[in-house]
Amino acid sequence: MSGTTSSFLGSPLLLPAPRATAFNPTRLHSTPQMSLNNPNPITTLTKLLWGQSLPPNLLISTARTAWSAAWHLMMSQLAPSDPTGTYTRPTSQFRLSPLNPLSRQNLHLYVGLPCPWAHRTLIVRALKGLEDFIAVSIASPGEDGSWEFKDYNCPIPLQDKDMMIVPSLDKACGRKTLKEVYNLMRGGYSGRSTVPMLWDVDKKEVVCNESYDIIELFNSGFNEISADNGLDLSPTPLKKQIDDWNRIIYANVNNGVYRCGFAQSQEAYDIAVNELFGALDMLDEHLGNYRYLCGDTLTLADVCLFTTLIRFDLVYNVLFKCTKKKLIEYPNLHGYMRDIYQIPKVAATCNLGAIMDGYYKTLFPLNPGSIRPIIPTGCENEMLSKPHNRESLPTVKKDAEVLVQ
Ligand SMILES: N[C@@H](CCC(=O)N[C@@H](CS)C(=O)NCC(=O)O)C(=O)O
Repeated sequence: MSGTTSSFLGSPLLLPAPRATAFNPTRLHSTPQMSLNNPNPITTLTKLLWGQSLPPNLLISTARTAWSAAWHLMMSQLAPSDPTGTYTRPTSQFRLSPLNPLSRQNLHLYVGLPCPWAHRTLIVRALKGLEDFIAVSIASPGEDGSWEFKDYNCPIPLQDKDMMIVPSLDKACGRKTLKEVYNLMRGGYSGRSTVPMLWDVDKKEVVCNESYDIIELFNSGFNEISADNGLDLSPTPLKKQIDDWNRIIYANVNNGVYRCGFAQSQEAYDIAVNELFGALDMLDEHLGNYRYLCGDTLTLADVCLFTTLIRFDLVYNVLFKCTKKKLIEYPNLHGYMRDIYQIPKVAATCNLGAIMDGYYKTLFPLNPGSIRPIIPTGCENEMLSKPHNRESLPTVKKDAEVLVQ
């Protein structure tokens, strides 16, 4: 067989001589041929500098040093870490305080569909029937990961056709980016422009950008106008249990997946991934006995756990290296997630395509090629809609102690 030798970054590559190929339906994959008349500019430069091939050791060590320096620089912007390489999440700048209660203001909620923290606020807003009272603008992640507003009048991609929730323009301030909205505040703003963010439309002020404060407010702060004011996702007898669960779940699961994905040293990753799967093992066991975390009552703790679980196999398992197990391998956790997903108002807040795009296409340092993987088995709508049979789990008295390990 005749052939010729070329080089891509110095490694010799045997190219077959061009020949006519008959269509063969059994051949599923064929390698495209390189054009010999139009060589890659990097190949030309490499040949000029090092002749026919660059010594592989030199190539690899040069690329490794350059990429590693660039990676650490990008990661330090994306995900601040301590000296051990452990991700340290910046604290939210605008908190609600019982000393500063809200009256009936003209409030607007800013969210992004990929964000698990913002997702919490969409779920509680929907479950409490606050849609007519608190309008929402849905930002999309831009090229650099910051939030922007795009007109979603473009044709809806096939996989999003049956989705009810899609990105929008800024309906409160008409700005192009979320940073511009934050900047409308008197005195401007130089911190991180995060979602979720609750905005006072009249005063042009950020009311709060901490998701847990916002869901507590939505749960109990607007009962006089809420369409479902009978629903209490944080009943007084369960408050302590909810707090105990939140402490464990926030550190090891909600923020735990980020501590895996944003770890900047092997040690930091090892600790995070062990703590994450230790917590998931414990939760799976607990949820084999109880329908929800606190027994038979859906609470804010379940909402917080759900928004991480629904992203687990779609994103965190692959992109954040949470690879010890897939969520689908945890029968109780997976059933529990489906149980919550099948609440119609919850399903309507989930856009699985937007979640995948948001992570795979914008977290550049973690996925420089921006390739979005195929949706994993078990994450499709049909699977999420499969019966969960959790209604039959033993119920507990509302005020019974549920052990939080
Ligand atoms: N503690 C905050 C975290 C919010 C947060 O980190 N949001 C991310 C999206 S998942 C964000 O908007 N990041 C943009 C940035 O940091 O510039 C909360 O729970 O509300």
